Amino acid sequence: MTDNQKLKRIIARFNLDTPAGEIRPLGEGLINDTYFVEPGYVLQRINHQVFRDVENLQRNIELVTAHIRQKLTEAGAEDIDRRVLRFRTADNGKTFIEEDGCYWRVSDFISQSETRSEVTPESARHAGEAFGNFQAMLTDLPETLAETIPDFHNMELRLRQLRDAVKADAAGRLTEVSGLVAEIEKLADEMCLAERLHREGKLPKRVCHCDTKVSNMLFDPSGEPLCVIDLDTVMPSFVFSDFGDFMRTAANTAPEDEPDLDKIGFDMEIFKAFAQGYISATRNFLTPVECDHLPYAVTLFPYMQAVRFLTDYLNGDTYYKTAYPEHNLVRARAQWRYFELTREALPAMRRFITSLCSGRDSDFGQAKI
Ligand code: GN1
Ligand code: MG
Repeated sequence: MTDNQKLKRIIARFNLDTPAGEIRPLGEGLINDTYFVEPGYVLQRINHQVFRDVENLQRNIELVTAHIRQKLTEAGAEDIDRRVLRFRTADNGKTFIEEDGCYWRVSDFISQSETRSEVTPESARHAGEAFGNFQAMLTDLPETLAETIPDFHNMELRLRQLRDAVKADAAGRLTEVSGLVAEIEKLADEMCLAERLHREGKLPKRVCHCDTKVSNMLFDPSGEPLCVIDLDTVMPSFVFSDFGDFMRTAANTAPEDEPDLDKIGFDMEIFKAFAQGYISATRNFLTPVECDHLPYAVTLFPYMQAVRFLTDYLNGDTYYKTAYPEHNLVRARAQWRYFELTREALPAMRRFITSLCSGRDSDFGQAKI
C-alpha cells in the first residue's frame, strides 16, 4: 500500500461533511506530520514519542477549543469557524484514531487563511491581542489541563537535559560545542528566575499556548490574525511562554535557523507593537510580577531554545526534524546570537513595558497568585 493509500484509509475513518480528495503535505512543523486534504481538512499524525499521552492531549484540545468557541459566541464574534479550530470525530467516537501504532486526527482547514513567517508592527500588535485574548479567554477554564509534556518550559529541566547530553556525548559532538556550552552555563542561574519566583509563590501558572511562534497563527489575506493553531502544547505554564516565544521568532529579523549570524537582529518596533497588543488584552489579570518580567521572557525563550537545540545536537538529533547534519547546531548558534541581542535590548524593553504598565487599570495587580 502506498503512503497515499494509507492516508486515504485513515481519513476515511473520520466523519467529514464532504468526501476527502487529494492529500498533500502542509506546513513546516518540527514535530508532527501534517497534510492538507481536499476540499478543506487538515490531517495530522501526532508524534507520540514527543506527546506520550495522546488521550489527555486531545482532551486538553477539546476543552480549550470548546471554551474558546463558547466565549466567542457569548461575545457575538463573527466568523467563529475561522477563529477557533474544529476537530472531527472518528469511527471510534474520539477525535483521534490509532492505526499501525500511529495516532491521527483531523481538523477543518480554515478558509482563506495563510501562515506567515514575518510580521509587520501592525500585524504584531494584532497578534499580541490575539495571544493575549487566547490567555484571557482561558483564565476561567473550569477544568485542569494536563501538562502534555511535563515541565515543558521549565528552564531548570532543560539545563539538566543539556548537562545529561554533555555527560553522555552520545554523538561524539561535544568538543565542537564546548565553547557554547560554557557560555550557556555562565548564565544558567540567572535564566532560571521564573522557576524561583514560582517556588516563592510569586508567579502563577496559567493556561498558555506554549508554542506561539509566528507560524502557529493563521492570518487573513489582509494580514489580520484569525486563529491560533498547533494546540498540542496548550497547558499550564507561566505567561512568559507565550510572550517570550512569540518574540523569539517575530522580533527576529532572520529565521530561527539562520546560518549567517550577521543577518540576525532584534526588531524593537515589533517588540513594542506586540507588547502593546498583548498588554491591552491581558491587563485585567496580569500581576505586576508577570508584567515586570516580560522583558526577561523575551530573553528566556531564545536562551531555552538554544539549550534545547544544542541538547538535541549532542544527543544525535533524536527530537527535532533536521534538514542536514549540522542543522541543530546552526539553530542553536542562531538562537544564541539572538539571545545576546535580546539581552542588549533589556533596558529599552524594560523602559517600554514600565511605561505601558504604569497606565494600567486601578484593579491591575489585584489578580490572585
Ligand atoms: C517545536 O511543533 P513545532 O514545530 O511548532 C517545539 C517547540 C519549539 C519549536 C522550535 C512539542 O514546535 O517547543 O519551540 O519546535 N515543539 C515541541 O521551532 O517540542
Ligand atoms: Mg508545536
